[in-house]
Amino acid sequence: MATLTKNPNVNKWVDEMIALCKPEKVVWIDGSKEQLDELRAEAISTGEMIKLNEEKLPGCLYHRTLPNDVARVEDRTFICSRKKEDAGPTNNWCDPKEMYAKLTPMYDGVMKNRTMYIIPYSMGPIGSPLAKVGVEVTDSIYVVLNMAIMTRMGADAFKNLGDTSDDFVRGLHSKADVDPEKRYIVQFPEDNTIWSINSAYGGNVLLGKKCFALRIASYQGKNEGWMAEHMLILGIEKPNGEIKYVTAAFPSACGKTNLAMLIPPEGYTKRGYKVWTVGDDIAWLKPGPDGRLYAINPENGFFGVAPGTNAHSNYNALASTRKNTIFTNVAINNDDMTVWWEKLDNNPPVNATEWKGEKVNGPEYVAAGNKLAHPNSRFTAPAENCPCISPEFNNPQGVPISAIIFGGRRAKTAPLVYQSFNWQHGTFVGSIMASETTAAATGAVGVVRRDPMAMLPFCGYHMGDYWAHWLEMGKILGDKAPKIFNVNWFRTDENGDFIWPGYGDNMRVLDWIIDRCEGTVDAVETPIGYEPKPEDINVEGLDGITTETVADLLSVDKDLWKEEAKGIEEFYKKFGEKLPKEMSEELKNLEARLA
Ligand code: OXD
Ligand code: MN
Repeated sequence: MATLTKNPNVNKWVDEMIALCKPEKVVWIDGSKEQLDELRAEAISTGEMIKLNEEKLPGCLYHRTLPNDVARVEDRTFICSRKKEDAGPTNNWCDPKEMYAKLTPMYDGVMKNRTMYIIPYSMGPIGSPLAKVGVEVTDSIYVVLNMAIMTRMGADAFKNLGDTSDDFVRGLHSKADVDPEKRYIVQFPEDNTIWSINSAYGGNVLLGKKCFALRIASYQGKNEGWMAEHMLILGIEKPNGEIKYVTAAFPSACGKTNLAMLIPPEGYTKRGYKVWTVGDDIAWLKPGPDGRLYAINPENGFFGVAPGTNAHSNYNALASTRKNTIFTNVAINNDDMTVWWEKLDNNPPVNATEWKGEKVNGPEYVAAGNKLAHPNSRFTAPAENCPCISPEFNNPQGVPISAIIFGGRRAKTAPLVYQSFNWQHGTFVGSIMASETTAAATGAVGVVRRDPMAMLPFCGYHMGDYWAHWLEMGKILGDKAPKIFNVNWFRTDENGDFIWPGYGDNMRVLDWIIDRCEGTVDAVETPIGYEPKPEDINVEGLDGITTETVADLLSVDKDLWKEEAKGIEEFYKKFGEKLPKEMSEELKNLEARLA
């Protein structure tokens, strides 16, 4: 099949990949409905995908990965910059020459009896000055069908690249033998290149997502004056029709998708408030012509964790999965070919197939302590399905950001919300982000895991240089910079129960954040930052939460924070010379304020 572009850089690279992988057949993915329909039919005929109930879940497909291949593999993920120090202490590193030499024989002839699909895609709306082009070659139809949802895929993507540019990310993926011992997810930031082999799980193989839009893009952003962040983007529409946009970064399992799609409490919706989703996982941010920071969501769909998603926790996410969605590793209800996962409802299907493919009696299986769906089972849903998708979702200029929110899961230390004193202090607040392990997970409870800006597994270069880039961006943005906040929905009482109701009620905290951005509400200065006066958090209509509860949620325990400061000092030591002096300054200032 003929190439879809005149661009010689693309065609030369594709020829090299064909010569290396030696596929039986080569298919360029043009993005047409006919071609995708054919691929779906083929995948269904081979059993790679299973068709679901056409009436209840129109256009939806099911896929199961191997039990050894169900999550991202951080220990097999590498940043191969030429110099080791450029990858930094938080990434696995290997010399690029050595890594190419090791992987090349693994790719040699790997597609011999297979088809190679060549996928052009755009991260970001086609025509956006913030968008970037990637080309992924793969031997997996599952990858093609997922990329069709997660990106703007097909010939149109080349419009952004043009006929001469070399600025595209080269992604090579082969599922090979799906051998976990030979699994590698490798980024070569200086070559705009990603090589992924021996996995067929989304996060490792949808190369536009974590590999490109975070690891490679964070490196590009540093060199080109923008930022790639592990952040949701949402718009808050006020009764007067004005919409304020915020981004938020949380480590995994802290509810990013839920916050991105929240439905405000009744008191707010009655007054005319509404939340619009722009993105649930990744934000690309760049100063716009007016000097403010603008964000696009480079993705075109949601690759969300299924278990826990239900009409209460996230009505909009669930609604997004009701058509044209791919489900991976959830359970099947064989009576009507629909899907089920833990906490979808209290009725596991009797005639079920669990995620590994075994037919079981759902209620008995669950009662015996088994899980029908894998805890990291996923839905891949088109963004356009989301009932609250922002009208600005496809705006090539992006949306102007008023606030950046950091957060983690802390039982006692962090208050419900606080605001940083300024951008530099806000960068410090992001750098000390952390979550505590909970009783739900194995291992010790309350162990603090640092995850700066939620970027620990996703920063494509040295974290010290990354913080320096944040500080630099603050200087460029000056007084137009977004205000920076920290939130914690997870404070617990003496019984270990969460105090704050979370979910839609997080709107009450966003409300204060927006007021702070507009300068319409006062704050109290504490050693860690500005906090709300308890009465400024709206508790109207909340059951059992009073202004006194809020005061408690806002309390700052100086002894705990002194311990925290010691932990930060220890953590910062890792970064040696590369730790910006501003960061150690901020730590010293915090210690002084606590003394
Ligand atoms: C994700 C992740 O899948 O952060 O989004 O792991
Ligand atoms: Mn993520």
